[in-house]
Amino acid sequence: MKKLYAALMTAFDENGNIDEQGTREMVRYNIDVNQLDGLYVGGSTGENFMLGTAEKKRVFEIAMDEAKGSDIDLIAQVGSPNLHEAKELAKFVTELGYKTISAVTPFYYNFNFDEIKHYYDEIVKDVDTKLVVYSIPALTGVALSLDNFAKLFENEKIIGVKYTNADFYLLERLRERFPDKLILSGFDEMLLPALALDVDGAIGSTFNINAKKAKAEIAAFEAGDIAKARQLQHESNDLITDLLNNGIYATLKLVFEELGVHAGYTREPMAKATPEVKAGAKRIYEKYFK
Ligand code: HMN
Repeated sequence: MKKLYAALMTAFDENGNIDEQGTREMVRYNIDVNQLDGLYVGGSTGENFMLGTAEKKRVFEIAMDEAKGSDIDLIAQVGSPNLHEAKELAKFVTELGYKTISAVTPFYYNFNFDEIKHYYDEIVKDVDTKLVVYSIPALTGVALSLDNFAKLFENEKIIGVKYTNADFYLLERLRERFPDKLILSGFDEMLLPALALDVDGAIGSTFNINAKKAKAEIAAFEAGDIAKARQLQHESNDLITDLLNNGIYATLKLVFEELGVHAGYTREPMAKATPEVKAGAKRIYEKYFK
């Protein structure tokens, strides 16, 4: 069975401080209502790259604390161009009990591949957790080649990739060359083609509110009912298109609020939702969730 993970959001109050209660509510919703296989904590959707180290730690603690007693799988995204911070976070989450970590490719300085490899080897060096590379070239500008992946995977602690990339040729080559590595697809709107290439599951922002349909799509795919899976992808993509056009993170949070889950605000420099964005989110809620 392919696994479905939501990329956990972080709730903020009006002043941009972490709203712990709201963040806990989103963890709970994913466990109790969405009944997902896992949560990706500290990713893009968690607005992680706008947080300080202590705040990142607090989010990891909240997710672990709220998830204890459930069987939801947690992956902690610890990557940062500040390698010292990434290593510190890797140790921190390992001590908290996370079994798997993930790290975004280091960005901003156009690091060469040797530097990128060094970064990953360093992050896992002093911890016994396994690592999933977080590849998201559209946001980082870092596109890893098949050979780059092969070199990263030489380190046995590096067990796979969260692949947020629309390059399906590379995805097919990865699957064929590394049948035993974990490949988790990252673009929710491309779930079906990723399933067709035999990914092990998916991680995404929209599964926070669209888990039921995404799970039904995976079930249809696994049952060989491709027409049904395609129809469900069409329906999800209508929603995803509307979310993207209205500003995805703010709108996901506003839809959460409509669902009775306190998701709070996005953090600056992300703009606060305008009255138009709020009205758009309400329309989305009424169109898809009422
Ligand atoms: C994360 O790191 O939080 C996510 O897993 C990232 C995930 O791949 C999302 N990508 C971004 O938000 C950039 C997708 O779920 C994405 O939001 C969705 O496919 C709509 O484009």
